[in-house]
Amino acid sequence: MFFPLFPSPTSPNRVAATSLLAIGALLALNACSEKQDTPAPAPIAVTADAVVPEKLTGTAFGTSPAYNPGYEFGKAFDGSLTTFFDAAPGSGGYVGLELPAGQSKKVVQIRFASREWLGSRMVGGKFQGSSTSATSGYADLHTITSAPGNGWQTISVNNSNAYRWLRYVGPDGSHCNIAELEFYTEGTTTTPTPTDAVSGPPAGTGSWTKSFEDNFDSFDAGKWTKGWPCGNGNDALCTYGDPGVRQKTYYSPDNVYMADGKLHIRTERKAQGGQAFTSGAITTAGKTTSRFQQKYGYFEVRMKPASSPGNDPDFWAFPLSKQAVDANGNPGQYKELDFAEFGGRGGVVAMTSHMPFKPNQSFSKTGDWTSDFHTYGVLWEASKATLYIDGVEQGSITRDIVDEQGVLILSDEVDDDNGSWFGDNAGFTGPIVTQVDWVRVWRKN
Ligand SMILES: [Ca+2]
Ligand SMILES: [Ca+2]
Repeated sequence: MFFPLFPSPTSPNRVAATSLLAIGALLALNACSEKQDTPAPAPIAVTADAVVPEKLTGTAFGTSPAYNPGYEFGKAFDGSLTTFFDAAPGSGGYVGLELPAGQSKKVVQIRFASREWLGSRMVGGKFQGSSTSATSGYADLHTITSAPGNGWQTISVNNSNAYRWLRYVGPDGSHCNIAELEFYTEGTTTTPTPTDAVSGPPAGTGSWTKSFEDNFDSFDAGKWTKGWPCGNGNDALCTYGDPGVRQKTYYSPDNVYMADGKLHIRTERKAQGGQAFTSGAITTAGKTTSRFQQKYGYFEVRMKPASSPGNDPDFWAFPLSKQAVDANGNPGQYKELDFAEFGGRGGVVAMTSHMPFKPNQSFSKTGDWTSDFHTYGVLWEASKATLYIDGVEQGSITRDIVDEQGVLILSDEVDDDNGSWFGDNAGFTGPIVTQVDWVRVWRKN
């Protein structure tokens, strides 16, 4: 789950939604953000069938040197709103994204954040696109005419041309200050045709042993607990307090049930336990000893998520040991690896690695995931995590991969991040039911 950036239950550092891959030795642009930041995706009103803009990925470029070490142009793509680009010269600085060779994209939306408290330095700044090179042939996409406040800003772009180089050019005297920069292209709905047959680790990845399987023909209390792992005897490790509450959601065992060989998780606007919404979760965490935990391997779920603004169906791994307070006194955070997470905005599945005190790393795929069952598999390795859908490789993340065994969790929850990932739960209509046909895990021999 996304435990979005807010103080939440699982990983307070959660929130991701989309992101990119690291290219070369440069950086991984990442769509997600840390707790103090805002989530990634575009704040768009969402319906189940909405096509959500896709964040563009590529290689960062910009002017060098920076005003000081630690202010390089890559800081505009590190997912943190508190780090920023600060070019050495006051004027003439720029920072941008080069798309992979052969790829030119139409930009429909730009998200950015100013250096905190210095939005005035962006007035007159321009977002531009070029098909020629990183340094020439630019056309304006948008000019900033008033000082943005702190935090994420989203603007729509109405320019039908496709470009390979996309950049922000700071106005004179601004040192090209900018904290974050993201370009989005039109979303596509390239939903694969679902098939029951696809299962198991991808070919050519070595030899494997199945370490966990539940086909949900009935509820197996030897494998799962209904509810949230915290509080199930793991209080020393997990300190969220009320074991049955996450975000704005009360977890009732009654909202998890079996039918037609599938696990059903029902999410509804029903007040219980002081929360406005009721849903369900199951976990392999146990009262005193977890029934199943694993680090690395191939993790697979066949599911049909249900989305409505505010919710977040998810299949994920959750290491139970909370990480220590960092050197700056920031509170401890949990690690978390989301294999397949579907925000209430609809139309996006995200795989996200949450490591304490680091920007979230996420890969996401737009499609119609709620109309039918699909098989989502993640090949979790030490330095890479790759998402497969219906047996087809979709994309990877290559930095800050969770490095600790986690219990499995299948859950839904309702929160409200004002539209970024969950969507605004004021628009939640339910009850809605997420169905899971199976969960299978393999360990490399
Ligand atoms: Ca930054
Ligand atoms: Ca089944």
